[in-house]
This record gives sequence, structure tokens and C-alpha cells, in this order.
Amino acid sequence: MNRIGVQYAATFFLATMLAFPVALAQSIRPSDLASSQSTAPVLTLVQGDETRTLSLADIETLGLYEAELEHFEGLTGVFTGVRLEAFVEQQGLDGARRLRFIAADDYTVFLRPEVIDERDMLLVTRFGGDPIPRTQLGPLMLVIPDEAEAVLDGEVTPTDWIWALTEIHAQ
Ligand SMILES: Nc1nc2c(c(=O)[nH]1)N[C@H]1C(S)=C(S)[C@@H](COP(=O)(O)O)O[C@H]1N2
Ligand SMILES: [Mo]
Repeated sequence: MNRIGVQYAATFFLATMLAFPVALAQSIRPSDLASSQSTAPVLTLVQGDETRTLSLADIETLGLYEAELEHFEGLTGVFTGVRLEAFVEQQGLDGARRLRFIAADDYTVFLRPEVIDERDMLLVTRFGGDPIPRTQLGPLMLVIPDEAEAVLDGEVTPTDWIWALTEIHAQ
């Protein structure tokens, strides 16, 4: 191989090494979005006798993260929110035996805090940078970016991908 050939091969090798993880990983990365200023209530937390409501501004006091993915309900793009693990800890819910997530359509899932720590779950507050209307699976939803591809391939059932999330109960 001549010098140009060697340079070409080296460049090609480097480009491949760099491109592959980017193409394969759908993982959560930090977001540059500014936190929401919206104080309208979007989420109700129930813990023992105590009930409190949180706004997007409250939830987004935690660091924002994002992931680009294709959601099986037909939304494809950048989903932004906070790490569910960080949210659960911030709200003092990590000591609960289990957390019950309830959607506007009464769909419900139960997750143990340990399971939330193991999977990189995102509590989504935005799609394409904007708050998500009720008509578009909002105001909140859970997504698991690491499992997105397996879900689309039909290898994993997305039962924990609750959308139109409105309540969390500590039990
Ligand atoms: N709010 C809400 N989220 C939900 C559901 C639902 O009925 N309501 N169904 C769950 C289940 S069981 C699955 S498999 C996936 C996909 O649901 P779908 O096949 O009804 O679209 O979304 C999950 N999230
Ligand atoms: Mo399902």
C-alpha cells in the first residue's frame, strides 16, 4: 500500500470505530435544554397520607437527559426528561417496597425501586424539545432507551413503557 492508501485505511478504520458505538447505542446522554418554567400540575405523588403535585418545573430541577429513539406508538425523535432513578431518590420514594405508576387511561404498572436502578429508565417530559400534550402520550411517560431496539424488533414487550403518566403511589 502506498502512503495515501495507508492514510485512507487508517482514516476508514478510525471512522468505523467512532461511528459504530454512535449507531448502535441509544443510551441516555445529557441534554442542553433549559429547565421548564411551567408550574401547572402534571404529576400527583401519593406517599402514605401525603399527596403532593409536581409541575414540569419541579421535575426538571433534576439534570435533563435525552435519547433519540423510535417509540412504538409512532413518535420518532428526541425524548428528554430526567432519570427516573434520580427522581425517585429526590422525592424520597426509594425506600418504598414498590411504586405504582398510573396513567390517565388507568393503565398501571408496578416497579420496585431496585429494578428502576438496574434499568436506565427516563421519565420523559419533552418530545422534540417541547412539552407533550395529552393527545400525544403526555404529559409524562416512561421510556427505556437501552431496550428500544429490542421492543421494535418484538423481542421485548414494552409493558413498563407507560405513557400519559399522571400519578405515582409509594406502596
Ligand atoms: N397509558 C398507557 N400506557 C401503556 C399501555 C396502555 O394501555 N396505556 N399499554 C402498555 C402495554 S401493555 C404495552 S405492550 C405497550 C404497548 O401498548 P399497545 O400495544 O396497546 O400500543 O404500552 C404500554 N403502555
Ligand atoms: Mo402489552
